[in-house]
Amino acid sequence: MTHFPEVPAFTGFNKPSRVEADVQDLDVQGVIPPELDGTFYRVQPEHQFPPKLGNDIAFNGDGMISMFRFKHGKVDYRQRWAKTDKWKLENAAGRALFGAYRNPLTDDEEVKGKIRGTANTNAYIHGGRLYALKEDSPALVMDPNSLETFGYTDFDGKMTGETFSAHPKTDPVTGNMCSFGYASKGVLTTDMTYYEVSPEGELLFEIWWQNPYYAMMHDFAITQDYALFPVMPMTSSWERLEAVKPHFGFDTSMPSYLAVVPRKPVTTAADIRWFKGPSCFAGHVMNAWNEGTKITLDLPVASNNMMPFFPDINDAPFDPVTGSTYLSRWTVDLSQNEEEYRSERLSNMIGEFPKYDDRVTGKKYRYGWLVVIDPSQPVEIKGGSAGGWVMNTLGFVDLETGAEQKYWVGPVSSIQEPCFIPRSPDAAEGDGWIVMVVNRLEERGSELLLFDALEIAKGPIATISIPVRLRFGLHGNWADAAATQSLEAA
Ligand code: V55
Ligand code: FE
Repeated sequence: MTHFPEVPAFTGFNKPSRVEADVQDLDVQGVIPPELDGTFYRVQPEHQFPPKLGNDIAFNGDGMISMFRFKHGKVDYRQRWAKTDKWKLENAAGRALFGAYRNPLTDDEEVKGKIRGTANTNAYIHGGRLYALKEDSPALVMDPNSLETFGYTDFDGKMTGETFSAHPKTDPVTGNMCSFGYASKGVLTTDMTYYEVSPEGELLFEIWWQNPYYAMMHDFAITQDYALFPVMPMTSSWERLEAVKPHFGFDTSMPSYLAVVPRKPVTTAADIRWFKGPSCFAGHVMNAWNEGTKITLDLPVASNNMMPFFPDINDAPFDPVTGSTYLSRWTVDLSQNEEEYRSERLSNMIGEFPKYDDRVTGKKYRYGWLVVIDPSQPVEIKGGSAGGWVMNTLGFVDLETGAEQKYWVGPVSSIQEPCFIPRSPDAAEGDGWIVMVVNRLEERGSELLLFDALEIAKGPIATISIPVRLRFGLHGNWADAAATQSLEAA
């Protein structure tokens, strides 16, 4: 018998729904611009089976991929499991075989050595392929139309690292998918890798180096010439795993770093520049660019840990004030003998899940969107929070004028990461729409909201009812129709 535990992570809004679905022509209030032709992909963690150890964190759920296909002013919805090796083994057994997040010591004997990935963090389109991604494992390849799972790829044997980040970036100039791995030689190792994959799916080169300490390396940025890696003291050890503590713990005694890696096949560890800063939390990045030797990186930063489920390494209580993230700008100049990066705050909104118009990846850019926590708004937790944070507001920043906009979704709702959709391939930066999932916690339902990207304060131009409750989700991406047809054509 399956019964999910009666704990906040698995009850109320967070109860797993485990629904695979095909629904044509969803109910729409408002108008979907008829020229919108493409697909919004997103992923949520969702446990296939009750957790082996009785409770678990959302980050350890199995990947469930949703796609919303926009065409002729209509939206079709499809949802499928990302069928990882773990999913298949557990599905055959009819129960959980893998234990705690990133802790192989808690797994059943029979699955020792198997790939533990859950593919629950990003649904990314490149070269006509859909990659379902989790940072502890290789990339899982899926069909972008049917959502059938093909399996893990090592890029024809050319990827020698064990892991592939959930946050690749596509260089708009070369078309290459730039990505990286950490713990590249296995759990807790400090080995790092950088990869570039051509639009044809060929892994062009790999760079290997060592991090100063084992850290959660969740995201990175590219510029025209460099790959940039924030390193923050979200760390771990075999002692933690043996004690079955949460995999990660935050160590405020350790500095943060910025690593600057030249994006060239000939780069070796000796070519990497390291810049130091005070201990801080740096999870996701917005965008970055370089003008010659001058590098600019925009990212939300908190002065202390922002993840309550990965606690302070010395058990200091979680502090939501110092754990609040603000969009910040880190700068360095490679021509100077600097040892530290400079940091300045760009916005006073508490914001994470930064997004921008990804046609300007690696270039000087103007607009950004964020999931904002607005503490000035009333909150009524009915039906349970989705994820734990009260993510109640969509935020917008114009980095040229400093203008900001906000759209609050109400006291009993929480939002997921927004995604920008360009009006056309050659439209100006920011000219297009924002699509975003909102969870209606009390109704136990979800909607997809569509906004004019530069006028989010006006509220949605269309509200699309999703007939299935979507849980706390991570990342999503838009793909123009042309981008998902290449595989069919090939
Ligand atoms: C993050 C999310 C993850 C993970 C590590 O948002 C870091 C950060 C959904 O899984 O495994
Ligand atoms: Fe992420």
